[in-house]
Amino acid sequence: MTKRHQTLGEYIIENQNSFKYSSGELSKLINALRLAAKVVNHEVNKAGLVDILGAAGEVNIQGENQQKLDVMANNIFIQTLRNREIVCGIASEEEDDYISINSHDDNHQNKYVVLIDPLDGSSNIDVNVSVGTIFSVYRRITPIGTPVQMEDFLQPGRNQVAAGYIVYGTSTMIVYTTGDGVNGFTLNPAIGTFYLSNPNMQFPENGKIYSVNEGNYIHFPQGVKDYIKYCQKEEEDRPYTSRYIGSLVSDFHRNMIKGGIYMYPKSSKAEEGKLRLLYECNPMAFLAEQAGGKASNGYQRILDLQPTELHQRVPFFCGSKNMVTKVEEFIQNA
Ligand code: AHM
Ligand code: MG
Repeated sequence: MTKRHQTLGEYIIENQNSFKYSSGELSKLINALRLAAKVVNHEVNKAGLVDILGAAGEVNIQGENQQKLDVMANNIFIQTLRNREIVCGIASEEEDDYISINSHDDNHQNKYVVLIDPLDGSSNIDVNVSVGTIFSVYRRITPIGTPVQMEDFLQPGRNQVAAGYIVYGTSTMIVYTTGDGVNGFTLNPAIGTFYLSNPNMQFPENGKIYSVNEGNYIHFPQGVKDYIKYCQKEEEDRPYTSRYIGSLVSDFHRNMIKGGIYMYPKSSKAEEGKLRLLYECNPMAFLAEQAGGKASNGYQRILDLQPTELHQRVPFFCGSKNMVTKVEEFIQNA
């Protein structure tokens, strides 16, 4: 029997009623992210032409200022969510403060906040390496009908109702969860439609890939150094393979499919590591757990951390369950 190819649009409609607290609002929100993803994808794809068409900071042919791609992605996601009047607040890696959204007709009646890293790994754009968007969705905790507050954004990751990423890679994919498993959809660029390509994605329990910026080895805590040496040791199924793109979304995506661990530890140069808890680690941790993987700061489950600041950083170990448990053992016993 020929398998019917389900589109993301169809999938969203079919699964609308299975969301907890479903009112169609979350579906509309995912739809808006899907639309913004296509626009950003279009911009990312022509990034290599920037030198020919005019570099960032210059004035383009229409007299508009050329924007850096990460600023552009930020504006596209914010405008799309704002125009569709489906969220009450947005926080972004590109904005110092959160944005409160008051739609005209319904006066703060929307219940979701979105936290987003519009273009993660953007230093990779210049060299034609994959970048990604990461998003995280919560129900607000302050009363509907009032402007959002900081506490609506500073919720522990376990409260997320949806999270996902878009990888602008050799193919463009959107991978997301609403708390009921992880599904991946691949864009057919010829017609601008995402198709369900990776249903029910699962991290293998064990993996053979470790992903870390080993150039920082000397600055890592002893436990992390010990774990890296363990990965390199000739024993049982080791040495493992080292793979590091330097683009969290792509490193995570590969590890989820093949089995592996991504690590961004703290170091003597960066006390809390580099990655941001709210719009990088929490969404990835939610996806990881939904796919049978695990995410930790070395001591605690990422999703249980109580955030204190919008842009706070956290050490991050994420991937195949047994590998994350192993690095925790090394860190805690060092
Ligand atoms: P960014 O948000 O400034 O793009 O930084 C996040 C990125 C991740 O995608 C990637 O895994 C990491 O930074 C790479 O950092 P490093 O170059 O220090 O290894
Ligand atoms: Mg980032």
